[in-house]
Amino acid sequence: MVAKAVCVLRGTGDVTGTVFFEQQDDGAPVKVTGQITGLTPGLHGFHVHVFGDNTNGCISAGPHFNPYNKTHGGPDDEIRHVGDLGNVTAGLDGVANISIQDKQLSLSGLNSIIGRTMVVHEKEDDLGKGGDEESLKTGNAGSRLACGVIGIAQ
Ligand SMILES: [Cu+2]
Ligand SMILES: [Zn+2]
Repeated sequence: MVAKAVCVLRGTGDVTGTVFFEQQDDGAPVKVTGQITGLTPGLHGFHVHVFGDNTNGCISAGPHFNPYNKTHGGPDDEIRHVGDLGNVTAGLDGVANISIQDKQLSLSGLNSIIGRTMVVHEKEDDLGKGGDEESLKTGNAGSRLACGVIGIAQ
């Protein structure tokens, strides 16, 4: 059965976005699509964070979603957080169009991202290759520009 989810990103600044998730079957890759606007041109870290809590803004979402207690990585790495989707790339117009297929995300089971928070960051995610301790936790992606809780879509 096809599962669908959606997330509206908002922050304290001008960054907004909508992200759609679709999974054809349990265990199938999750297709992530959508658009984020108001970014500075270039790369911006893009992750699922563990808590669906935005009570104190995006910071309440906690760290990256990491059910297997691994270190931070890039989306194509074997060793990564489940929530590590790498970067989105904004053009000169500040718009990032998202088109990602991910094998570790799921919309059901242990790796389910439903009820967790999608975050877009100020800076580029170094994918765990920055050579410092923070790189293996957050990818040095900086502050959280916008976020939203991932919910079940119709
Ligand atoms: Cu993040
Ligand atoms: Zn991570």
